[in-house]
Amino acid sequence: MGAEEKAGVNTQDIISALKGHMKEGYKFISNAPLSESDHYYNRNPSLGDQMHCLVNVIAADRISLMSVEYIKKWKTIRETASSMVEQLNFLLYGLVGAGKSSTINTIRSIFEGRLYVNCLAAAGSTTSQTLSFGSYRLEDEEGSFPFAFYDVMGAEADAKAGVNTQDIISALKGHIKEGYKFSSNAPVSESDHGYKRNPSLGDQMHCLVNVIAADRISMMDKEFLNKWKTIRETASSMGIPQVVFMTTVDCACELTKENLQNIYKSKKIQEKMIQCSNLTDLKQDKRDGVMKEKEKRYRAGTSMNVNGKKKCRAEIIKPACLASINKP
Ligand SMILES: Nc1nc2c(ncn2[C@@H]2O[C@H](COP(=O)(O)OP(=O)(O)OP(=O)(O)O)[C@@H](O)[C@H]2O)c(=O)[nH]1
Ligand SMILES: [Mg+2]
Repeated sequence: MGAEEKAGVNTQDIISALKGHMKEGYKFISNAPLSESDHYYNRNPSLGDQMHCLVNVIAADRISLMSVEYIKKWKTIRETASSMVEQLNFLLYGLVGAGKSSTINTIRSIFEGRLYVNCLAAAGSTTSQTLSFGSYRLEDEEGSFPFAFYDVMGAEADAKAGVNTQDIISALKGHIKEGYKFSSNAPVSESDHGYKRNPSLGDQMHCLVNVIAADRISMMDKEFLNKWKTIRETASSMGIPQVVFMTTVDCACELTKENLQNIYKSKKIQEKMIQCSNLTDLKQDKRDGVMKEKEKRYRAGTSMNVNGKKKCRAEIIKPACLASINKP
């Protein structure tokens, strides 16, 4: 329903819709906003039910005719939308030593223009170097980007080793506080100091970044694949888009090792991407080949669609897209 100075759509209804509380089919009433007892009220909206972008539609020939009352209503709505999600959260998941921390270092190096080499595991290490839940924000001299990358302990095939699958699910839902120390055989519990009881949309993860080492795809154990499937399915059910980030492309192909810019010419890497796609049910995005030279130099990033639907893009490493998601 359109907004009006004194009537029109109720501002509270727009706020409820932004938060995902409004079910489809609800009939607007100007002077009675949606209440919790209403049949159309969604008590526990998921990330997928909530709005991810507020599109403000303005008629060019009526801009100067907008009343003070209308501008006030509109400001309330814009301020609510801004406060709901201040940044997009990316959670990295993958086997021990897959290159999760390196991926974050690479992205930071690209955006901040200086080299990061924090928290890296020794090559071939069998236990995780990253032990606690940490976030990394990006900023350059002009300010911070509205993104945060969350690093976690690496996964292992053994049921009692590596990051606990339940902890990743809690992290996706925003229940884990920064600094939480992972314990393989005891996932975070509600009584834990590192547990956040009522996470907001801003605390939740908005993208699951699956990090895979290109030279280890065929060596993944069934046990790990099962854990990974559980996590991907949870992310999908929450409406969280996913990308796959392939690392160690230099170790998987001689041509790429010689020169990373050969990555899109490499049949071996193409095969690895198909292997990944088959393993994960994530469809390969045909637009991958248009990544910028700068990105290619660092790492092979690939965007995937979930269950055949166009749900995600490799926006994490596309500066052009960053500009359009910048905070108002
Ligand atoms: N050659 C090569 N080495 C890489 C690449 N990415 C990561 N590495 C190396 O692989 C090792 C493990 O990388 P990390 O980024 O620490 O892996 P991780 O997934 O964070 O590991 P954990 O925190 O232990 O689970 C480090 O020695 C990195 O330098 C890559 O693209 N090419
Ligand atoms: Mg790490």
